[in-house]
Amino acid sequence: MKLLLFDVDGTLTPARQKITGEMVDTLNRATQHYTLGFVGGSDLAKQKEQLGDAIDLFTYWFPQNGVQGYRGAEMFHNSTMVSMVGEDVYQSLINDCMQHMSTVSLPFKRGTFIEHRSGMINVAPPGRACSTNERQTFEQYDMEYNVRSLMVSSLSEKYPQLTFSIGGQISFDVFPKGWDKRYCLQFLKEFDEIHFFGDKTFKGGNDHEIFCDDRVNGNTVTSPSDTINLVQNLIKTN
Ligand code: M1P
Repeated sequence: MKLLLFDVDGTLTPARQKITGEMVDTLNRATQHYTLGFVGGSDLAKQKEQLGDAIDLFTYWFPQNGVQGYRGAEMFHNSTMVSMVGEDVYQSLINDCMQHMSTVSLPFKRGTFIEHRSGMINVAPPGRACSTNERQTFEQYDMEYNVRSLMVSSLSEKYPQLTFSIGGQISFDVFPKGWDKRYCLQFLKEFDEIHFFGDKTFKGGNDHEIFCDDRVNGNTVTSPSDTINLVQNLIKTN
């Protein structure tokens, strides 16, 4: 049994945008040879928005790195960060994030700076309410001023039991050590071949750990169109 397992943002779709018809056609063809799955940092609501009806091409859905697991629309696994780390640590982390963000000046700030998800928190210094243009502006600004990486370095010293992972354009995710994308592999033991595709496979990126794992054949992609090319090449070998 063979599985194609995809990261979502930057791999199946541009960050927080909708899947293209060309990607849907390619995935459709891939289902003749492979089972499909996705594993992303986002929550399921965002992934559904991005994948639309094409979500039904995937047998395995892993929002929040697989801390939530679905076979089709049916949930079979759900762990929570609060129960893992305890309310005290969780609250202290939120306080530290708010304190740090309150000292930083940016070209703009919008709303929703911390998003609570069951398996992680997502911290967005400019706020998750940014428009698509504002996201791109912040991403460029962050490349120059390292807003996120400076925050991540100072917080990770204080919370060695947590992983801080920069996976998207405006935010970073925080979750218990070990709850990176490898988490979902425990549910995929039936497959003898797993091909993983991700754009953030570099050290510090949120695809790095699963990309390096012996249980998968890791593929780095530069964009969704690169993913299409790699999948088409794989289909040809069948
Ligand atoms: O899937 C990658 C990341 O996508 C979003 O990041 P951002 O909003 O910063 O572009 C978030 O959902 C994040 O949790 C996720 O890891």
